[in-house]
Formats: sequence, C-alpha cells, structure tokens
Amino acid sequence: MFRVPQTILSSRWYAYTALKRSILPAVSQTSHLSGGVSVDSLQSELKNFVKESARLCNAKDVYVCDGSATEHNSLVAKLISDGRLTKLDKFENSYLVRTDPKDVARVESRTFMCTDNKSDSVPTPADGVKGTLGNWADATSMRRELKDKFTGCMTGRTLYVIPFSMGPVGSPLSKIGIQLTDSEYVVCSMRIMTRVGANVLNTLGSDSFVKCLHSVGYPLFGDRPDVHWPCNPADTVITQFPKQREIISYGSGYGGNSLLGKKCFALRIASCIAHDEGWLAEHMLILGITNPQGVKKYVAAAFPSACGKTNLAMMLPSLPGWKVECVGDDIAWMRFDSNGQLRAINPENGFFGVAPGTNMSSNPNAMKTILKNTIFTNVAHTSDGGVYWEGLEKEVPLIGKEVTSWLGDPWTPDSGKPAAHPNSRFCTPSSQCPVIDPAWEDPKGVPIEAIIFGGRRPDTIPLVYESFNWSHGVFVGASMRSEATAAAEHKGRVLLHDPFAMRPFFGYNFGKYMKYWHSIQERPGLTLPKIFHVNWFRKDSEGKFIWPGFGENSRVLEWIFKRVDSEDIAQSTPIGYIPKPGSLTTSNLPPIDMDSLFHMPQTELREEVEAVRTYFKQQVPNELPEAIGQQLSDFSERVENM
Ligand code: OXD
Ligand code: MN
Repeated sequence: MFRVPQTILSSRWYAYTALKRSILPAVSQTSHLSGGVSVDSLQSELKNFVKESARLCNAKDVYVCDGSATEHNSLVAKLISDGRLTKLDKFENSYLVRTDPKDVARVESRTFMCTDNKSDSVPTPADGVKGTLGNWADATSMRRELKDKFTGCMTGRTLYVIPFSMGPVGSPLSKIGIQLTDSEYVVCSMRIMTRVGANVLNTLGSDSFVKCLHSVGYPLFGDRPDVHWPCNPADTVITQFPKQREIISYGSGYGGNSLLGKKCFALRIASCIAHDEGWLAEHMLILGITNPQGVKKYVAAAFPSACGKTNLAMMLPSLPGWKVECVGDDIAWMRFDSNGQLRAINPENGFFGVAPGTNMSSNPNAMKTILKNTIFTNVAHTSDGGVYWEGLEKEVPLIGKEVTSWLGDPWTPDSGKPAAHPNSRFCTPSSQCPVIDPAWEDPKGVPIEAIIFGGRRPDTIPLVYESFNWSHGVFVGASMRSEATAAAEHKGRVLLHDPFAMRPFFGYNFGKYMKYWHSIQERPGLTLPKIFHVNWFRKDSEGKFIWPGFGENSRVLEWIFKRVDSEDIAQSTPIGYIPKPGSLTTSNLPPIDMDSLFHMPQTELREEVEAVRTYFKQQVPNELPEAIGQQLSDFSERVENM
C-alpha cells in the first residue's frame, strides 16, 4: 500500500494551518448517535473545556454522553460495523476487542506527574541513581508538548464527552470527572468502569471537576484510512497535572492509559486531593468477611498489579461457615469519619481484571460475573462464539472448536505461543458479581478494621504477619517488594520494590507520602486499623508454591479477623507478630509444610534489611521520614538479636 510520509501527513501541520487561517471547526452535536446531552446545556467551565478541546483537536463533531443503554447500543453497533468489536454469541451482550499488539499495557515509562517543582512529584535519588518512584515532567514544557500533540489530533473523529462519577453519584466521598475522548471503545469501557451519565452532570452543578483529555493520536485527515486499532505508540504520553486536577493522555487506547478514571484519576490525582483534604486514595481491594457467628468485618488490601487482588476480593472461602463479599478489587478511597472510624468506598463501578489464570478454581465468582455485559480485550476467540485464555483448559474444552489467538491467528495448544495476551482483560460491571457486598454503594463507605499489604515473595517473607503498631505498619507498606507483572511493560519476573503497591501510581513525592501516612496516628480520637502483611507465593526448594492459595486464603483472613478482636494467637518475631503454633486453622488441608511458610533464617532477613536500606538510601536519601528510618534500624536490631 502506498504510504504518504508522516511528515507530509502531519496532522499537526494541517491543523496549525487551519488554526492560522481561522477556519475553526464548529462545535456541533454529532449526528451519528441518538440521545446525548446538548453542548449548550453544559455549565460554563465544562462548555469551555469542551469547546476549547474540540477546537484544538479539530474534532469532526462533539457528542455528550448521557450514559443510557440506547446510547451504548448505538456505540456498540458502530464499533461492530467498523470491525473493531466482535459479538460473542456464547455470552449475553458481550464483545471481544483486539488491540494493536503494540498497545497492550500501561506504559509507565511514558507516564508523568507534571508540576513546577520536581520534588513535589518524585523524591531526589542518590547521585548517579535512576529514580524509580514515578516520572516527573516540568508542567510548562509538558503543556507545550501536549499542545503540539493535540493540535488536530481528532481530525475526522468525534469527540465524546463522558461525565463520570468516581464513587456512588452524590456520595460525599465521591468525585466527578469529565473525560473527553475520540475512542468509542473508551466510552463503552468507561460506562462499565465508572458511573456515567446525565445524572452526574446534575450532581456536578456549577462545581469544578477533574478534567481528563484523551486521544488515540491517530487523526484522519485527507484520505488517510482508519485502522483497526488506532493508536500512536511512538508518541504516547500519559500526564497528570495535580495542581490543576487535570489528566491528559495521548497515543494509547488501552487500559489504564485511556480509561482515565482508574489509575490516572482514582490513584494519581486522587492521592494528591486526598493528601490536601486529609484522606487516603490507595491501590487496595476492599472486602467484607463474615464469620460463622454472623460477625462481619471489612478489610482493605494493597497488592502490586497481578498478585491476585481480584481473586482475593471475591474469594469463595474454603473454611466452612465463612463468607467473603466484595466491595472493590483495585482501588479504595478511605476517610476517617467523625467517630474516628476509617471508612472506604470503591470509586469504581466495574472490574478490569486480568483474564489469564482466571477460572473456576482461582475465581469462580469472577467467572460468573463475566457471563454478560462484558468487554473482553486481547483474549482468544473460539469458533462457537466463546472466549479462551491460559488457565481455561478445564472450563473450555477445545475439542471440535477452532481457536483464534489474540493476534487474530489460528491457534492450537501446540502453537508455542499464548492464546491470550498475558495482560488481556475482562471489563465487567461490579453489580453482576454474585458476592458483591450489599453495602458496596453505601455513600458513607464501609468501616475498615484491618489493612493488609502483600506481594509475590518466593522466599523470606512468611505467609502472614502483623505489624507491631501503626508506625511499624507504615514501614511494612514502605518496604514492600514483589515479583513484577504483565500489567505494565516489564519483561520476565524480577523482584521490584513496590511501596504500598503504589510505585506506578504515586501522585506525589513518596517521602511526603510516608510522612503523611505516618502522621495519621497523631490525629486525636481515631481507631487505627491493624496492619498486616501476607505472602501467598512462597516456594519450596523445587520451586513449587507451598500454600494452596485462593479459597484457602480464608484461613489467613480468619487469623487476621481474630487478631482484630485481639485474640491471644500471635507471637513476636523480628519481622512482626506471626500466628502462634496451631492458631492458623489447617484442618482439611492436604499436607503442607507449615514450618517452611514461616521459616525466616537470619541470613535471609539480613538480606531483606539490606535490600530495604539500600533502596531507601538510593531512592529517598533525603526525604525518608526519621520515623521510618528508625523502624528500619529497629528491624535490623531485632534481626541481629534473633
Ligand atoms: C491494574 C494494575 O489494576 O495494573 O490494571 O494494577
Ligand atoms: Mn491495579
């Protein structure tokens, strides 16, 4: 195919010329969809945002989403007729999407916090060390760069306006965002992941909102043909401007890069708002656990990406009489109420879960959740209208079926390549989860009694331990490490420091973040949750997991539940309190080497101390709060005296 060189095709040049000649496009309501809200009815700040963006991006027209099913159906029909969505006959109202293979994950290396002072966003690492706690860009220069990228970038495309609420519409804990995007896939996914619609605009009134501007960065000017998955990987950039409460994302149409309510808003921008307003925006699931006597407690848990947060959040407990119910699987917004009780909401409305590995044994409730109204991305397709991924071998027998891989190629188990991309996803409404908690949309939030940190640690770290107190708990969060994941662009398995499971999501300087967490204990009248750490991933000398995990993790939750009630079932070790012998219920388990799950040789703990010391020295040499440094010295001393 003849290709016009990019320089000649340059949309920016075209749009600049258009702007110079002042032939600005009219901000008109699009005609290809029925429904929608009129641009002229929008409050003035929003109308300006829409009009200015539409002009800058040279959008063909503008459509303000009302969030209705009719609107959704017409977008789906458009995506199908454009060949971007495939209907899945085996599921109700569910679809499959394949992205460009170059656009499959969050691009951390191109994600920036944009402020005037670097130290507002990221700590200053030691000389010669590369900082790993987020990327900073100078706000003014980045704005210039973005203006250039966005000039004309929606030529030939519709600009959709998505009014969305993070959290139940109207809850005092919720926040409103407006995302402008040129991707119909993003509109449909945002309608699942957040609360979208005209009622959000009513709630917004004349208030301010988080401005989110997104483009796939593939303008259609002249006779440039559209492509199956428009994106612009070479030019991708995801930026957050915390001072202005603004997100601007260019070049990617996938996941956290483009569904701006999730990581960009609910973690990066919200962590800054939370700091200013005295609450917490964290990368945590929220679950309710009820014991056989009917007593219920809620916990929040932070795990790095792809450590099984979704599986834990909707777990089917193996312990008889225990029940787990899900409030959220990824993000918690938490605030102490006037009685000093920490309360949490899940700001999201859907699950954007990793598909591979999800099956009837790892997560039966997720399997039931995704049977309808779900968008699957980058999974494999079966000839009978179903989906397939690694881990579904039992659930989806392939005899008599043909499988098309996520790349669109014929696939068999002998192909030597995965059928689904390792970061392929299901995007599905939370309300469909069979164990969604009855209080999951309670505007007051649910009371949190324990915070759990965790990671993928093949050695050293025991199955579960409890921190000695809040200050030690903050140190535990700050010194978390875990094997890396497919959700971002890392290759292979490497042990990474991932403090608070927030490394890719901090909205501000990690030093300040630790100080803020630590200072919470100084507020009068609070009931501080207890802090724990878990590790389901310890391996034996042959490299096999020692702990069966999944539903059996309810045994660990039971121990945590009892510790929240201060039962005398814990013993002190250098790392923290671990279960007293016999206090973790192990009945009906196959033989498990429990000793190995809690084995902490001094040599390994020394290495842990050293790894954390080196990390702090390299990454936060000047901004490590004294109290956290003290916690490290205390840990080291306990290890030396063991
Ligand atoms: C995710 C993540 O939730 O990467 O997608 O953490
Ligand atoms: Mn996550």
